[in-house]
Amino acid sequence: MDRRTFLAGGAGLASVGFAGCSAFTGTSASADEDDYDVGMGAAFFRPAELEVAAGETVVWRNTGNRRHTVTAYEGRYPDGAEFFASGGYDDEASAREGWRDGFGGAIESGEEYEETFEVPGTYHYFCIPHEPSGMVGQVVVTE
Ligand SMILES: [Cu+2]
Repeated sequence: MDRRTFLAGGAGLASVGFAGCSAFTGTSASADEDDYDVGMGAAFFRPAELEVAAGETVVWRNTGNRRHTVTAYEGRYPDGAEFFASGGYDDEASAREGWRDGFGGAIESGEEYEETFEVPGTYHYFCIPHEPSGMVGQVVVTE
C-alpha cells in the first residue's frame, strides 16, 4: 500500500518535471531563430560579406518572403575548392537552367541552406532571380 502511494507520487513529480522541460524547449527554440550566419531579404544577403575560418559551416536563412538561391559564380572561388549551389547543381549554367525550368534550387521563406568551406580564399556567389538587383555576396575563408 505504501509502495503504491509512493509510485503515484513519483509519477506526479515526473509529470511536473516534463512540463518544465517543455517550457524550456520552447524558449531555446525561439533563441534558435537567430542561429544563422547570412540572412536573405528582399534582394540582398546580410551580411553581404562574411568571414569564417577554414572548416566552418555557413548557414544562410531566407529571412524574407521571396524565393532566393545561393549560387556560386563559376570559378570565382579558390583553386582546389568546389562549386556550390542550393539545389546541389554541379555548375553555374546548370543552376541557372534549373531555376528557369521550375525554380530549382529555391530556398523558400524560412528555409535554410548550408555549406562548409575548407579551402581558404574568397568565394563569390549570387541569388539567381535577384542578381539583376545586385543580390550578390562573398564568403572569405581564412586559414
Ligand atoms: Cu534573391
